Amino acid sequence: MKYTAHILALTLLFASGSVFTHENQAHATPKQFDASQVEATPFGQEGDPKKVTRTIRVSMNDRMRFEPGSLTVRKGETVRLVVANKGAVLHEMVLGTAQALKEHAELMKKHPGMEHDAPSMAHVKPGATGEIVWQFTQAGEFQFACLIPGHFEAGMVGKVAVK
Ligand SMILES: [Cu+2]
Repeated sequence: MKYTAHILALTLLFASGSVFTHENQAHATPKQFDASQVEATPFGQEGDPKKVTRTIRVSMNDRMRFEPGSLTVRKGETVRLVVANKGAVLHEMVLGTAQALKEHAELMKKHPGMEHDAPSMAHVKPGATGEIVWQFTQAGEFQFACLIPGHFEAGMVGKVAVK
């Protein structure tokens, strides 16, 4: 019963945009953008690829760091985050508020086998590149993190300032 409660909590965390997958092929084909499926979050929403005004490249490595570790975007801007995994293990970029990412990391630690997916995240295999198209609709300080158990705790967290 407790497990169900955690799953429910995670589902609520990412609203109905979340999809739980049991296959690692989830990212083999990019999802089609569907404006009717876009959900507003406190840190923005899935962006329309046609409205991208800037591509930002970020790399991830086995030293548990994102490079660069901080980004600045303008409020309302739709950006394409191209995330390269330079390491030898799986990494991911998950956008969110500091609070939500911390809670999500705790959940991932309790259920390490649980896969998660949403437009605000990219799971990237070693040597591969993933993408997140995101519109930052709210001004403020947000974060991006790798929530693979142990990575977040090792400091695999970056900042996004939306001005
Ligand atoms: Cu990682």
